[in-house]
Amino acid sequence: MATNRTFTMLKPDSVEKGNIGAILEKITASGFRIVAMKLTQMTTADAKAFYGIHSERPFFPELVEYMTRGPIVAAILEKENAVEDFRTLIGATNPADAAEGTIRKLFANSISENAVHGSDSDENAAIEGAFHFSGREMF
Ligand code: IDP
Ligand code: MG
Repeated sequence: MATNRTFTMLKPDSVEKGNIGAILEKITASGFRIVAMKLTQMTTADAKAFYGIHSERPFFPELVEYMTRGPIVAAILEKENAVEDFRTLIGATNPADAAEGTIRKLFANSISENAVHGSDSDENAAIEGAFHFSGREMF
């Protein structure tokens, strides 16, 4: 699984703003194949576990509140060099710093409500994909 797959979430702000279709269009037009996808909602325990690496950061409570406030679209994506290419497609964490044409530049509100998640390594892509999907939900 490792090198050609990444994991993404279209975060609650993207779902609230009706941007699911537009963001998926950018993703598939950029050459990513959808391996798994669903509309789901993270519990507080889910969000604390998923973002556990950030638990000591000052923004952690805000991040957990944001990520659990409504449904997300979770998906596993496949493409050669998926992790790195998807991070390029989404742009910098802070949309103010994101390159023109990136998903965060186009659709994000702020550094906290930044529209999409993208895994930062092959190892985390596998862990995060398995967090949301069983083997029979991956195609
Ligand atoms: P990434 O999503 O670009 O990988 P991370 O540093 O892993 O960025 O942070 C995870 C998430 O935490 C971000 O996507 C964003 O929603 C939130 N976040 C990161 N830094 C800040 C901050 O300084 N203030 C508020 N929220 C932040
Ligand atoms: Mg990250």
